[in-house]
Amino acid sequence: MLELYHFHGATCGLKARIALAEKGIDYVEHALTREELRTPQYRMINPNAVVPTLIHNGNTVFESSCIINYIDDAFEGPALKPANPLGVAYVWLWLKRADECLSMIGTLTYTVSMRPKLIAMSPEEIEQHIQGIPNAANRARRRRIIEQGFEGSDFDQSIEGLLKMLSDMENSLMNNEWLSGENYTLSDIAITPLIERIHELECGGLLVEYPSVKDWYERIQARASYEDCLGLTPNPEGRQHSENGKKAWPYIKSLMD
Ligand SMILES: N[C@@H](CCC(=O)N[C@@H](CS)C(=O)NCC(=O)O)C(=O)O
Repeated sequence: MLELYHFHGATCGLKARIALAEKGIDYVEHALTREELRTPQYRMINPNAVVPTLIHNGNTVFESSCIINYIDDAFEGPALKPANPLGVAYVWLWLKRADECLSMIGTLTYTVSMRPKLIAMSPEEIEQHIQGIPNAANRARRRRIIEQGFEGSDFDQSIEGLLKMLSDMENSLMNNEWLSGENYTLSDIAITPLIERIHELECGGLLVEYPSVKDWYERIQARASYEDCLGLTPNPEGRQHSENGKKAWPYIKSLMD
């Protein structure tokens, strides 16, 4: 039996869902709410109180990059890694990159879209929200985002890091259809949710100097896995992301200028 815990709107959960869709694997889906992540029941499953969590025949796999690699190795279906060791090493560079950029996309999401709701809460509720994050570094970052918003250095650094990622993607995609060469791989899966979130937050203008990335994203959107994961079950926070993103874009654009 194969089970996936995720929540709609989670970038890392989306990675796992796309990998499962690309392989054509049936699984039991546990779509949680953000509140359910923090319950003792879910913490018994994943002590970090994050998604995704994959459970296969009773064995638990954490970490989205490990999960998509496991999905590729453990199941039949189209291979999502190259057949040669060097190609696999290059795929892992993109998986690592996607992991590194997660905190940047999280900072962008929370500063632009989640912060307005958070700062409307009482000081006690805000503290409870922060203390509910098990990881100390993430807890400190969430506090800085709430207290400093766009003024904090986390925000500028995240935009800079995401632009660097887009620039490196452009270099790879100028001569290749997909991030790790001529075949669609785990690299494309790992980066897709980040580019999707940039668009959900109405920050597509970040791609203006990266035409190959724009073309790649169109190819991603044309895949059946995109329709399966995002067309059929759109992000429930998509409207909020879009409304807050439109307000934030002029400021973000000014940082780029
Ligand atoms: N390194 C982990 C990060 C997992 C993670 O932070 N997941 C986010 C969603 S993308 C989450 O569950 N956040 C909990 C929250 O927002 O409360 C992975 O790649 O799986």
